[in-house]
Amino acid sequence: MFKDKKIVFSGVQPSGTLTIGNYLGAIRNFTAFPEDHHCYYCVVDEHAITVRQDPAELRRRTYETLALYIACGLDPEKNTLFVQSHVTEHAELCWILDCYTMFGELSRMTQFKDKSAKNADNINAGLFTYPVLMAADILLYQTDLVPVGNDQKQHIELARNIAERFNGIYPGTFTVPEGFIPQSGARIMSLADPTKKMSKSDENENAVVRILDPRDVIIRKFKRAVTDSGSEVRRGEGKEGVGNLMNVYSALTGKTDEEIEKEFAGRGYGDFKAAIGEVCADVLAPVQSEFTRLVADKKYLESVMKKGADEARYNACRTLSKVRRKVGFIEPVRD
Ligand code: AQP
Repeated sequence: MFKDKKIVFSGVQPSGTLTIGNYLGAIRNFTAFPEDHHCYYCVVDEHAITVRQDPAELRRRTYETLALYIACGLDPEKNTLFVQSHVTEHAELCWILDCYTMFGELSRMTQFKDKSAKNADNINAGLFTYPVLMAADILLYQTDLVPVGNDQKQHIELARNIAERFNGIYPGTFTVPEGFIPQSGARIMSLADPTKKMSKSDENENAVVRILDPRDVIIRKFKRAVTDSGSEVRRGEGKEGVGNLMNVYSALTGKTDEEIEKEFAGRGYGDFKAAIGEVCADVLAPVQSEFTRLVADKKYLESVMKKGADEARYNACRTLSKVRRKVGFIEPVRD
């Protein structure tokens, strides 16, 4: 397929109110691509139902996630912003790719193991084939770059393997994508347990800072973050909590470890935590006020969804029809 621009694709699940992990690891970097890239950013509602969702909540969060994309700086005139389930080609390509993905590969996915442990009463087939749907999302647009946090590295590798396998059988079908992982903020850990990733679906509210948390809540959550019995702001064994806070502070301010250590030398954890809370609240304040304005305008959000889905569908159909031909399906006869 002829491409005059590099293609970027990524998505976020509307499976909870987004966290600073989602922001620093992914969304903030969605705005990093120059104009010679065409960017597709999707609200991946089909991925979200691999874990049981309340339907009304899922709908509300889908609008909210789209509003957050725009509030974080993604201009719908310059980016294709859309909802995954509005472009049914994702699910259709997923089925075809399922037939080119090995059971053994999917069994090795750490997110499947983690989510199965968390949802022991609902280990459904969708949870297992989640990475194939993600590969379909990416490959449908002949994507070159996928901006994601560190936790998605394994899924990107699988998408590459599927693309290479498929191209090996049917040459020239897919662009083989590359992950685009930020230098800082790629893996923000839980504030309650720094050995665990911060996740929007965490039931412990003190473990996560959400993009929409009010200023006083952000400050309080950082104050309560688990650290260790020491007081020195530096990395080290047994200091995973402080290391995580240094990652957050560095991602928010651009400061190096050395600069952070110097800034807080002799001041203790209390000062450090207070400073992170203030900086984080300052960074998120403009996003929050823009979000409040956007989310009240459902008509506008629906117009963005429609425009985005129309653009996405046009390109998704081109790839899908190529794939259908390659595997030997007869093109449907249309009137
Ligand atoms: N803690 C994190 N640090 C850095 N990046 C993160 N991402 C998620 N958590 C962190 C990145 O955010 C993007 C969207 O993630 P997702 O919604 O597709 O699913 P996820 O990775 O499973 O995120 P969550 O927050 O943990 O969701 P739930 O709780 O529903 O499972 C991805 O690029 C991801 O890397």
